[in-house]
Amino acid sequence: LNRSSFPVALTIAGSDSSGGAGIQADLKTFAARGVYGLCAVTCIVAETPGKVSGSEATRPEMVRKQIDLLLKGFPVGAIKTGLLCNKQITATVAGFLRKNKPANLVVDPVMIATSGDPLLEPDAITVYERELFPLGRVITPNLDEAVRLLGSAINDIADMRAAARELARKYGTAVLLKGGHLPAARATDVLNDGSELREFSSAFIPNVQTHGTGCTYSAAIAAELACGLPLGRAIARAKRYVTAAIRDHFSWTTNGRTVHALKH
Ligand code: PXL
Repeated sequence: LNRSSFPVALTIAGSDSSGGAGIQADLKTFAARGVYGLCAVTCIVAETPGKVSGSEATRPEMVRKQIDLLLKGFPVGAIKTGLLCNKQITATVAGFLRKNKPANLVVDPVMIATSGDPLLEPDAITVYERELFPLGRVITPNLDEAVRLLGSAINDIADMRAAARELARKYGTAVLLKGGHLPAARATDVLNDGSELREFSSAFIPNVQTHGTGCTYSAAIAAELACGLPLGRAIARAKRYVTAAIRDHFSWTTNGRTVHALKH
């Protein structure tokens, strides 16, 4: 066993106090995939399943310091970005990564929580589009995020294929458009990397009210890239992992409502 070549991944994301999404989901996913996890915290979100009650951003310079220190001190094989909170932090992260180009950057353009609460300040979106997306090995929007980026509706798998192609063309990067929110028996995601088109499908697991599945998925992709897998295989493995994690959820009752969370 070569202990000096253990894979390392970095997440640049927010803290979810409820442990289901954000930094917490990313670090537990890295660990579950056999990857050592690092984190740069962009904000603190006070939330419980189904409700965000507030968030507070880290100062951009402090975000930059965390990333700088980590990239100098560790053999980072992949980076994922999650919630970047506002325009200043998004610009700082993009500016830093432009100068220190990571080979494997997964950009999960987190905008709105599953609960419907806004997480990203809207004026950050143009910074994402112009500065961060072009640096990504892959970007992983869900349907709501893709609709926000394209301005047109996505109602079925044919729309998804067209949207993935359009996003890949627009940003010059590979796009994994996640279809889990389409009303269908299978959850199908479409990858368009400019040339290749691939689809990843799994049985839709109904009646699981949870959040953090997108975070877990993109963190698992980053973990597999850190292990040296090519993009298509990394996504296939990450998809199997997140599907199993959703199937294996736990649940409890709070304020008369049943909520769910991913154990891993
Ligand atoms: O699931 C999106 C998400 C990402 N990052 C943080 C969050 C949430 C959602 O609830 O709190 C920090």
